[in-house]
Amino acid sequence: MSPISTRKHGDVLIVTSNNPPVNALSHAVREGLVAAIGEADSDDGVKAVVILCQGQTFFAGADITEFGKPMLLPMLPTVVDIIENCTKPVVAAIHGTAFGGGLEVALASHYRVAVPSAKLGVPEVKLGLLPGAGGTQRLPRVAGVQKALEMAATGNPIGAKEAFEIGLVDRLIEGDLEQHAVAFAEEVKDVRPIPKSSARDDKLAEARANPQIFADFRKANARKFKGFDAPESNIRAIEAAVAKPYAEGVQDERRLFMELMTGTQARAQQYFFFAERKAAKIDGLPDDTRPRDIGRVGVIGAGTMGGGISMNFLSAGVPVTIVEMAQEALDRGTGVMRKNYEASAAKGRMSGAQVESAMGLLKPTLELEALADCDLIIEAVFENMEVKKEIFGKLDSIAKPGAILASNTSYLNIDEIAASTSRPEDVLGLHFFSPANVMKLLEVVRGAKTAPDVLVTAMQLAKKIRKVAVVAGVCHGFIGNRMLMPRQVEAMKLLLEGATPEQIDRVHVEFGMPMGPFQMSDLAGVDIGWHRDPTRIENIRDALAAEGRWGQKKGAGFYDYDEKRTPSPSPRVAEIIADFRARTGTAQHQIGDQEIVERTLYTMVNEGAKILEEGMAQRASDIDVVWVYGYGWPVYRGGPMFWADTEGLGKIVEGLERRGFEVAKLLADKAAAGEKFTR
Ligand code: T1G
Repeated sequence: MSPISTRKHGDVLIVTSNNPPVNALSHAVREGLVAAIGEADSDDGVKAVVILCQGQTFFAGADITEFGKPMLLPMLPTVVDIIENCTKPVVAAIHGTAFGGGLEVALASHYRVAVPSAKLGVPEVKLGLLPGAGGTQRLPRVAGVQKALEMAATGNPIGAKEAFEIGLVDRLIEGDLEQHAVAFAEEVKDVRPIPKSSARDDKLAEARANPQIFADFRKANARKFKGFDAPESNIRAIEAAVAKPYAEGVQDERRLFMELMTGTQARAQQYFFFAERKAAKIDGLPDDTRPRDIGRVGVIGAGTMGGGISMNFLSAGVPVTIVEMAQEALDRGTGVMRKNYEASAAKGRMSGAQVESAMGLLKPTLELEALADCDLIIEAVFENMEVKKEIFGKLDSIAKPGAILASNTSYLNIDEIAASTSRPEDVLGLHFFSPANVMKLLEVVRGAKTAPDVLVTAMQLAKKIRKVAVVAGVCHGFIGNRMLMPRQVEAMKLLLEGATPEQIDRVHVEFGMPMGPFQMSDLAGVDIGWHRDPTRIENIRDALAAEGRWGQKKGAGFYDYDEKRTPSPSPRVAEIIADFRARTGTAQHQIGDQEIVERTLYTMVNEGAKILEEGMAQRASDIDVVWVYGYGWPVYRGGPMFWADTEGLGKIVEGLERRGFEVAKLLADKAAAGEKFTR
């Protein structure tokens, strides 16, 4: 059965796609579209065509599962040209997300109508690609060059209303989409010549009059595009649209597309597309496990984490009761939340009314008992096991039956916390990352006794508050922080043996990380986890903390910082490091960048393998999702485990052994068998 069906409504041929879940432009869909246009062309009774899709969305793009396999004809560029050259006007009727190849089909159609809730975009750059079916040539001709640059190089969609305002959509449809699209087709069926996007030139004139537009765009986005190959290729393809006739520009597009498609970044980013979706699935749980209803959330602690966590739920329309020990701390915490919301409003990310509606859902209190009507309670107090066990013990008598009890601990033992209640099956970890209202990652820590419906509830709730959730087992530091530890340990040793904070951080930044281990320490706070005794100096970190060099917040840490928080190498830190080298009698040697990679990144991969061996992560791709969304690992390298496969497991094992590290059995076995972690 072809996913494409046709039927006539008067003299309009309605071409319908039914290829769930997102009407991806698979081979069968492409074949069906070509046949449908052929039918329209050959039937004199047909005066116009409407293309629409059943299900949640209009075509959401090429079928990504076909990438990397031999492509079957007809290819999408051929299909869109056949649509544009149809002898009858073609109207694309858009709902949901007209993305990538889907928008290219709509752009090749002669008219576009859409429901107001629709989104239109070319997110190919997020897959390490560019719109390869004429999109880089037709979009600037219809939407204008500046908008095309923004949409293609960032991959961010626009709403149908904006698309209508800029002429990308010809009519907004309220009510039945098919009915109104057919009516629209009736209106334009006799309009000649039939308008072809590829033939338009009017909107290219603006760029010809202002060629600076490209240099300005590159400059404005240099930081955001750093390390990625695809954004620049998108810009170049659109430059070709302005500089060359369509037929030549589309050849540049094809060449640039193939360069990207055969590159490592595109493979990594396409791998990551599916890794992110796989992370939401919990192996071994019955599909019919029903989530619990979460009508109200309780948060204990109104500090940085408690406040950020609460904002996620308030922004999603879920009422929150927030508890603090003292009025002053409560006022400070809720004050920071309002300030953060107002800052977002000032940047136009939300309206004043939305700020008030979110804050209106917040109930501050000093009474733990006020949490008795909450369906989920998240504890976000400082990291001390005794304090957490005391709180969970109290919650056990306060919380209603069926309430979920969660801890935001970033490394403490969830099973031990759960054991301080009579309902360990209702306990799990919800490890948010700071700032909790911004960072997308959520480690859902599954305790030994955590009930299946509690897990499913957490995963579903994560989607509701726009987090990417990954299931982690109970171990020290769960997935992310556990892999961070060997990196930090080796980074400190490398300092003693002759490297500098600047060198180690440079290697990580050149690798694509947003910052290196020492810049990260300075951002998080050198004093985190410090014993607070300035007389006890056992390592470089103690020495910095004792001198008040707590990082950016103090203007000094491993680096010195100016008022703009720009880091510069610190002569004082160099002295402290030299002192420790002498005190510890550590042998010095010339340290190259490769040694830093091997000791700080190979060791992370090794720890990742141990996490998999112990079942502390469901799959290697989950580890990659944690590192990309929680620690800024460059998505164009796929994540530590995908990168390990690219680097070569044999090479990593050899490097670890040569450096004297004990290699995880899973890593050694896979290397020996020529296997990979992620494919
Ligand atoms: N191909 C194949 N499978 C896809 C798919 C696609 N394009 N998009 C989604 N899926 C699967 C997904 O893996 C999941 O499967 C299910 O559909 C639901 O997705 C030539 C080269 C459309 C906004 O980049 O952004 O066109 O996990 O969980 O949250 O120029 O999916 O259930 O087994 O994400 O409602 C460009 C990608 C392709 C859009 C829906 N298009 N998709 O979000 O559901 S490249 C894209 C999305 C291209 C041409 C080029 C989102 C969505 P499973 P979901 P959702």
